[in-house]
Amino acid sequence: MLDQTQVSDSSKPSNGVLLPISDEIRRHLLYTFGHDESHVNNNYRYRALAATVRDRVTKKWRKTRELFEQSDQRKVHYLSLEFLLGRSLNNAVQNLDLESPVREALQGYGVDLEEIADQELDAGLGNGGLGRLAACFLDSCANLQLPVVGYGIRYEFGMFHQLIENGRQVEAPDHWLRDGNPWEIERPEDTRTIRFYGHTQRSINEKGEQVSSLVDTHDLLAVPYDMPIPGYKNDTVNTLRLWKASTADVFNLAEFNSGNYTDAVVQMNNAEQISMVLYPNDSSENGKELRLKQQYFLVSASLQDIIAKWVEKNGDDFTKFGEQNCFQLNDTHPACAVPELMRLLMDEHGLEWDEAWKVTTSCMAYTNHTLLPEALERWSVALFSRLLPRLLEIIYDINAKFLKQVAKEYPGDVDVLRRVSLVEEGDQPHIRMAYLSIVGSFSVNGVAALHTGLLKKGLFADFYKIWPKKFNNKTNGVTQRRWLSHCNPGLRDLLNDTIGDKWEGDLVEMAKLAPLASDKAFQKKWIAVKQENKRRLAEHVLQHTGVEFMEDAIFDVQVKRIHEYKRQLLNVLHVVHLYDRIRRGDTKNMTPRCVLIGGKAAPGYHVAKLIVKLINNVASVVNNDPATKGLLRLAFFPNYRVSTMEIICPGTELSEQISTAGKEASGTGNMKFMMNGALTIGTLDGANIEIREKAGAENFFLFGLDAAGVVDIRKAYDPNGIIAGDEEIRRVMELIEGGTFNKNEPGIFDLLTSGLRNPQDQWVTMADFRSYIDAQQEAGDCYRDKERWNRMSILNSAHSGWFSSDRTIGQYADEIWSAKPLQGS
Ligand code: NBG
Repeated sequence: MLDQTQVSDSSKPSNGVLLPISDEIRRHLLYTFGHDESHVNNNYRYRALAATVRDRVTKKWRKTRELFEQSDQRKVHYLSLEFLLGRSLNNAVQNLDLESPVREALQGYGVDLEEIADQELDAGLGNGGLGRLAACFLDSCANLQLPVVGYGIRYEFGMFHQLIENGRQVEAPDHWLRDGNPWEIERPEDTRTIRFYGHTQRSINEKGEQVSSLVDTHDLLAVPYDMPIPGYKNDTVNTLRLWKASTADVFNLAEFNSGNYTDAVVQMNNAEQISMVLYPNDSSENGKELRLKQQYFLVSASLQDIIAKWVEKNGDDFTKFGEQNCFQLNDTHPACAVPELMRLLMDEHGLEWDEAWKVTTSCMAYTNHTLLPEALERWSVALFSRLLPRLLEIIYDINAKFLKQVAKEYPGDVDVLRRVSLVEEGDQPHIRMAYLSIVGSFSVNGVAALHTGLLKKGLFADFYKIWPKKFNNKTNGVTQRRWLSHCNPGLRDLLNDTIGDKWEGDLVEMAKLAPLASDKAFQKKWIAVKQENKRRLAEHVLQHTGVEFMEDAIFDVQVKRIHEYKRQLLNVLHVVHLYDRIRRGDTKNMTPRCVLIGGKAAPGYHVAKLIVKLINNVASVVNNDPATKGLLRLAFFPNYRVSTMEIICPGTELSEQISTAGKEASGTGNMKFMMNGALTIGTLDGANIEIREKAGAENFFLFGLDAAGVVDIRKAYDPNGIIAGDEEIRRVMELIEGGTFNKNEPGIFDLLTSGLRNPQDQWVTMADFRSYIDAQQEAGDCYRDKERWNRMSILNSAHSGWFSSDRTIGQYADEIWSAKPLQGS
C-alpha cells in the first residue's frame, strides 16, 4: 500500500508534512536553492524535482532501515568496487509510482519530464557489465524486498568522458559530483577509521593468550554517504552505502608532521585521494598501490560498520554472526574481506582462529566474472606486507592451513600444492586473490552456464575437485524496470494493453506474447513501436555523430567496452566487406544497413584505442562515398554510458554479441537487446547460449566456433591461409592494408592487421570471419521478409523472462544467501 503522506499529490498539504509536488518543487527552488520560478533554468528545476522526489522516499527508507536493524533474519552485504547506477530520477519516479503527478506538476512549468531528467549526470561509478550488474541487482533486491545493502566507494570522479578527436579517443575527467548529488545523505555518525602500513605487535592479554595488534599505522577516515534504492511500487527502500575517504583527526597529523603545519594540511588531502577516482580498467587488472588501498578501504569500512552494529546488539558473541550475515564479493576486488574479517574477529573481538575461520567461511560468497587470465588479480607480497602487514600474516596462515589439508588429501603430490597455493612463488611472489576468495567462501559462482562450466573444468579445476559443492551457476540478468519499462515507453504501453502490466514485476509474463507472434494486427503495432524508437535513435546518432541513419535500414548495433576479445574488429571487417561489395557493384540481395558501434577503451589499452580509430576512419570513408548512399552507414557513438543505452537499446534491431567463444563470461547488453525485441547475431559464448535456447535456435543468427573449437583451432591456426583462400576476405584485408582508411596516416593500422594475420592471435578473428559474413547475409535476407522478422523479434521479447535480474536474485537469495523478504515490509 502506498503511504498517502508520502505520495499524495492532492492540493492540500497532507499532515503538514509534504505539499503537493508542484508546491514542493517551488519550495525547494526558493528555500533550498534561493531562486524564484521566473529565473530558473532546467538544471535548477531538476535539482528541485530530485529533492522533492527524495523527500517522498525518506519515510519508507527510514522504516526499511529500522526493520532491517531490528530483524534477526539473514542480511546480505553486497561488496563491490563498482555500482554503475546511471541516472536516478526516472527510476525513483517510476518505482514510487509518481509519474503522473510529476508530469502534471512539470506541465505547470512548461517543461516535460524528459527534458528535466536529461539534466542529471550519470553516476558512472563502474566500468561496464560488472558494475551495471551490481546496479540491476540492487533494483531487484528492493523489488523482492530482500534485506540487502550495497557497499561501495563514492568516487569523486567516475568513468571518464570519452571525446573523439580526429577519430581517436581522448579522456576527460567526469566530475559528476560538481553540482552536488541530490540522492545522497551523509551519515558522519557512522564514520570508521581505516589503518594502513604500520607493523604487528604481539602481546599477552589478561587471559594469558597471545594477541596481535597493529601499531604505527597511517589512519584515515571512511565517511558513509547513503543512496536510497526504492523498490518497485512497494514499501521497501534499501540502501547503497558509498564510502568517501577523509583525513583522520589532527592528533595523528601531529605525529608525523611535527612542526610543519602547511605540509601537514597538504598531507590531509592525500587521504582523500583514495576515493578520488574509479580505475577505468574493464577485465584487466591494474596492480597500482592506490587500487589495493581502495579495495581495503571499502572492505574494512564496510566490515567495521556491520560488526559495530552486531556488537551493539550481541556484544562479542559471534556464534550466530554467520547465520545472520552474508557477504557477496563482486569479483575478487573485495577479496580482502576474507582476511580482514579474520583480523577483526581475532584481534579486535578476541575470537580464536578456529572460531573466526568458521564464522568467516560461513558468510563469504564469491562471484567470478571473468576467465581472462589478465583480469585475475594478483598483488605483490612486497606491496601487501608494506601496506597491510597484518592481513598478509593472516593470508599466510590461511594458506598454511589450507595446504596442510590439501596435502592430506593428495599425499606426495607437490605439484597440486604449488598450483593451489594462495601465494604464487617466483622472484616476486604474489597473492592470488581468486584463490583467496575461493578458500574463504562457502559459495563460488559463475555468471552463465558455460562460464561456470569452464571455471570448473579449467581455471578452478583443482578447487572444484576439492570442494565440488561450493561451485554453482547464477546466470546474470537485468532489471526490466529500467531496461524495458522506463527506456521503451512505447513498448511498455503496448505490452500493458496486450498482456497487462504484471511483467514489470515478473518478466516471465512476457511469454503471453508468444501466441501473438504471427498475429498481423499485433505485428503492425509492434513495428510501429520499433519504428518510433528507431526514429528517436537516428535523431540521437545524428546529433552526436553527424551521421544520418536511414530509418528503413536494419539498425545493427554493438555497444560495450572496447576489447579485443569482444571483437569490434570483426564487426568493422564486415562493414569493410559490405563497402567492398558496394564498390564492386555487387549490391543484389544487400539489405540497407546502419551500423552503430560505441564503447570506451581503457586509457592504457593501446590496441583497443586503435580499434576506435579504425572504426572512425572506416566510418568517414564509407559515409562520404556517394556509392554507399541508401545502402550503408557506420557511426561510432562517443561516450557510451548507461543513459545512452536507454536510447540505443529500444531502437536496435540486430544485436552484435560476437566475442571469441569462451571469453565473454556472460554479457548483459545481449539481454537488454533481447527484451526490446532485437535479434542476436552471436557466437556460442556466455549467456548467448541461454538466449538462443530460450528464443529458439531458429530465432537467433549463430556463427563461429564454439569454445572447444577455439581451443582446438589454436593448435594449428593459419589466418594467412584463410585470407588467401577466400577471395572476399582477401579483398577486405587488401583494402585496409592498402591504406584506404588512413590515406594521410600511413601504417597506423599495421598493428591491427598484423594481429589478424598472426597465428598466435588469441581471438581467432579470421577463423570466424567467413561464417560471420554468411550469418550477416542471412540476417539481412531475413530482414527483408518483414513478417518473419517481426515474428522472430516478438518471440525474442516473449522468451526473455529468464533474463530478468529478479530471477537471478531469486536464485542468489534461495541458493546462496538463504535470505527471505524482510518481514513487515
Ligand atoms: C564482466 C564480464 C561480462 C559479464 C559481467 C557481469 C568483468 C570482470 N566481467 O561478460 O566480462 O556480463 O562481468 O557478470 O568486468
